[in-house]
Amino acid sequence: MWVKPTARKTVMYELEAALAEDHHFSGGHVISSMCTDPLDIAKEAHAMFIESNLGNAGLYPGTLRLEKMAIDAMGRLLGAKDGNIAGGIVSGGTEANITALWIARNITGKKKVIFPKSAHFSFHKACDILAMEPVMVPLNENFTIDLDEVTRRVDSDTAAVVGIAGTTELGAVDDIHGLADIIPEGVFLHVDAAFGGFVLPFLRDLGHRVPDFDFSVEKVSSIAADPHKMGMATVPSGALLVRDRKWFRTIHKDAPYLDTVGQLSALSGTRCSAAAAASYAAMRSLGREGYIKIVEGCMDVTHHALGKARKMGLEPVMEPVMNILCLRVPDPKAVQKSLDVKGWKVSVAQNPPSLRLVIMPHVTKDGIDGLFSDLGDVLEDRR
Ligand code: 0PR
Repeated sequence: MWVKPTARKTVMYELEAALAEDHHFSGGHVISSMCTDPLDIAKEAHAMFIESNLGNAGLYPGTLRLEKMAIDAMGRLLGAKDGNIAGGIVSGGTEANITALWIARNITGKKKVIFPKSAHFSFHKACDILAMEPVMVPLNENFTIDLDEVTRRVDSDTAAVVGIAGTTELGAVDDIHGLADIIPEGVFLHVDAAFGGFVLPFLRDLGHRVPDFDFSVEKVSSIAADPHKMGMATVPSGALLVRDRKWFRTIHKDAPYLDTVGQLSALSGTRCSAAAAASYAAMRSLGREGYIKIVEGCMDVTHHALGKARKMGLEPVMEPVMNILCLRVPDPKAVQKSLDVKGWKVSVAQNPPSLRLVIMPHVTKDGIDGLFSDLGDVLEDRR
């Protein structure tokens, strides 16, 4: 590699060969990812702002302005009433969740983090890094956090309680009001809406019954919501929103040599700020109406899939609340493997073991028909 320069043609050939090995959303065969083909304008914005780095915000006042507008728009989407909601575009749900718990630990000076068994593994990473103590709470029959168990486990050493608005495996939504009602004053309430943040508000617009899960619940301290999932932006775009901008000071570190005017106190130094521009572009271009249509389309395909499943005698683990459908099949891992051989990328949920379909905007009814035709053959062969 380091001996002499390589001709552009050769490098491009190598890149194209690698790209051809990857799975792509456009084929409609990836039904396991929480990401999708971003909006064209988001891709364009990403390319335009490719050199921008909000790790040194003073050099990029224009990008900073886009980030602020994107965060402001997300705040309003997620129930913020005043202008005090602060936040930033980060690399994804993991960084948002880690940062939220970092702030919670520094505000409270306490250690315990209470989260449901359904929480994303980023909470375990966060506890590990922050030397916090994870307290995992079992789920109730609705696959959401058991509030009685939370009451039993909250104590004077509790820094934060976490609720999930759209669990990774099932898309279930924890009772955030219920959590707010039982946690003592001073305990930080973080909501992981990495997936649900760009789904639930639009489901509500479509007339679905969506309980409050956001800043409209007064005790909610922070929310993670990812533009790179259902927000139609490019990877890596996550967002952390916190109720009170001064809380960011608790994780602030001075860097006097940087042009840090207005810079976010963040875990990352150098930040992929093209993602901030892409997030802004996606939201600005789609508007609420655009997202409503996308979510409506995903739910339509999800119910189409559910109908197909039921015709084959397969039942869902729970009626899908969002565009994630988990089906009870015998030996899900083996079924996943056989579908993989046929070119389908589906995933497997652990709790309970089931075949997990994530119906993102790139998944079509035709795609679902193809998948279920192959699934029928796989299940028949295994009989
Ligand atoms: N919170 C929730 C509720 C999530 O579902 C995820 C990711 C995260 C936090 C962490 O987000 P980042 O991965 O952005 O840090 N959920 C998926 C997962 O880990 C992400 C994913 C995306 C998986 C694309 C596969 C894939 O192809 O399973």
